[in-house]
Amino acid sequence: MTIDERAYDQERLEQRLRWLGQQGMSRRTMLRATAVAGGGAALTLAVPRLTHAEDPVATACTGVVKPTPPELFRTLGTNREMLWEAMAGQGYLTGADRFFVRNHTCTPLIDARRWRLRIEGSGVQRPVNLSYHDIVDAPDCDPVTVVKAVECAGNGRSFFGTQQGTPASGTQWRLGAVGVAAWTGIPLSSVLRRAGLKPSAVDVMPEGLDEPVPDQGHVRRPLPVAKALHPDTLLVYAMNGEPLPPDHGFPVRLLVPGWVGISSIKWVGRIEVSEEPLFSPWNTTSYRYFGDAYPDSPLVTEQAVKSALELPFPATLPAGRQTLTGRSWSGTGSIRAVDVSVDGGATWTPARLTGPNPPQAWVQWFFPWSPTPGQYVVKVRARDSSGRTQPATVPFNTQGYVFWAVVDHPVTVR
Ligand SMILES: Nc1nc2c(c(=O)[nH]1)N[C@H]1C(S)=C(S)[C@@H](COP(=O)(O)O)O[C@H]1N2
Ligand SMILES: [Mo]
Repeated sequence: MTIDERAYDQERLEQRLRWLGQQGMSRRTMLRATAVAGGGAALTLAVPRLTHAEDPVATACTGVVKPTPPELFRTLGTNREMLWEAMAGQGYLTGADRFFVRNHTCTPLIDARRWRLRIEGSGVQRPVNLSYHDIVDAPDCDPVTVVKAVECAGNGRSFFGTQQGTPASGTQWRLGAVGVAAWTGIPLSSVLRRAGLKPSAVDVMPEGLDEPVPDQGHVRRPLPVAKALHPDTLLVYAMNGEPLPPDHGFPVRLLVPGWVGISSIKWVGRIEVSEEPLFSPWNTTSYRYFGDAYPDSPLVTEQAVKSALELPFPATLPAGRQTLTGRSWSGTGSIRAVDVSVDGGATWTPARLTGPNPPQAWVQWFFPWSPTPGQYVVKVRARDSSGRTQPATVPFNTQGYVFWAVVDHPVTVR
């Protein structure tokens, strides 16, 4: 068992080739079926289709449910991007009133009394059907609370175009598709054990109850079993001490810390556990790095180290003494150092870190500045505990995932 999904994904493809071979497929069909680019449909064809419960627990699409006023959010299609200036003066956590929303379709309104979570597939000894009560008052384990970021893989995507001159397709996020909350739930491992997880299980695929995406089906993405068993991988029912809000997955969502947001499936209704490698559009045709820099089209799995200023984009500031504030975060550890440049990158000065700095979340920092009137580009560069420092540029990938280069923040001082 490996927890490095990049390495596991190679194994997953090899397992799949062997399995397709046993099904008597020709080598040409096998290669076509496992070709990563555009292979999603072919790959999912051979997987037995398990259907949703007949009795719907979710009402029709209503879009985003919570208020998302323009002082706090920017609307991007079905999504809401947090405005970074809305985090200035806030505490460590992102309140549910400010937390970004990324919906492939829209927020379902689910009746928790009728909601069930079905765990089934060849990787468990017996399918189980759990109620909300079974999760919230789980008899066999105590609730766990973790402070972790959820960040969209596409966060920062617009900078591929505006900063590097190579626009990428998809939602044009600036840096506001990230938030940090205290998430309470029970380890996914505890419910997998209740279903009698087999040692031969390889993939665990949670599936959302939101409306299916046209031609792609319900939002779902397999996790290697080792990541599913990680003690911080939770079935979450509370956010910052309150029941999970509808937009963030009520009644229950998955939380997969450090990994791209798509892993943290909201409104989970079914988890398929399989002895065969699993595929969905979300680990074949999307959430992979495609492009000249990535001949092997690796999976997008871990989040990188990034930084944001708590200022409008672009910002206008008065001249004179003031303090710039912001936050830096990483999917692979905690933050070691943050440097700021106000002269376009010629010189760098350390920012002062303050407050909590847990792994896979963020740290707040501040930087005293006394500018005279003029045009500035403010740059912030963080280094994390895995030793990675934000680079000046990142290689292009066609779907614009994980833009982690230093962002040029335009500031006019009057
Ligand atoms: N069922 C379901 N789960 C989902 C999604 C979705 O559209 N449907 N979006 C994913 C993506 S792409 C991200 S970035 C996170 C966003 O979580 P949030 O909306 O709570 O901020 O949820 C993930 N889980
Ligand atoms: Mo996302």
